[in-house]
Amino acid sequence: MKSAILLLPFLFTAAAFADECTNWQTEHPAWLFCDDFESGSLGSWEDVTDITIASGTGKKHNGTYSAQLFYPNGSEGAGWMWKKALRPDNANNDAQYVRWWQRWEPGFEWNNGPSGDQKLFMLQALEPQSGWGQTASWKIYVHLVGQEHSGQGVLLNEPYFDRFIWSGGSQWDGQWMGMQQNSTVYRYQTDKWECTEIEVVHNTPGSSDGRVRVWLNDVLAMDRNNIKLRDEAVSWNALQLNGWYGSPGVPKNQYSWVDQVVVSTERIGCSHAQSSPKNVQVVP
Ligand SMILES: [Ca+2]
Repeated sequence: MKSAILLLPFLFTAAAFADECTNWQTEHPAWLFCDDFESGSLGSWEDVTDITIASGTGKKHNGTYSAQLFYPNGSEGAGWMWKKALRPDNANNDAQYVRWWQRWEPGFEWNNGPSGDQKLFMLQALEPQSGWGQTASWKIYVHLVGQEHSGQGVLLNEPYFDRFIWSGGSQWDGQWMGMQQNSTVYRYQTDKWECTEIEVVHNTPGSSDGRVRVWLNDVLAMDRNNIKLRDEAVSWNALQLNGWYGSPGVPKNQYSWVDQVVVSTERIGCSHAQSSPKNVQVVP
């Protein structure tokens, strides 16, 4: 009887985590967005280009479905899709987080080109949030840039973070502000579900009081404090899942899958996404 009482909370917790997007608006008041693709569609996203729904062994982290990125041989990427209007535009120094799971198929070849820009996610502050005039006044890139930054010791499969502040011209005009290399070097592995979480603390517009932290599989990999992310009072309000691969192009047909994307105003963590009760311990 004693063991049954102790076991119950673990089972309940694991079950709740497995379906973290079910009733997320009431279950997780701090969350701004949750999609584990269990609707069987990409209907929560905008401007979906070449990304599709997948199911099957190894292709989803929870439930039945995930978002599939197909990198065709010779192409420069696997498409993109947007999630916009995550929050009102004028957040002050509020913290905001995104966490997702991603798996690259066995044998996936990372971009080994000299400019090797393989994008993953982009966190953007769109202004306005719709229409042809929208431009990101600032953004954070999450990508793999092995050869481009190999002189700094960045590895092909090491996630790398950069930030850009728009100068007011075309969408490409602005300044790359840099970030810093991960203090805990971690290389994404193929054939494994990898959990990435990013915290952005909005700086006071024009001031260097912002912060970015990154956790890889719940281990703090980067902590960049006292930085300027923005000059304008536009918050991070949009998310773009991006499969850009870049020159010299994709060397063979290959796939990656993304699942359980959560945006929140509080730390999310990877344990929310356990798909089986791994932590169950029976105490006699
Ligand atoms: Ca799923």
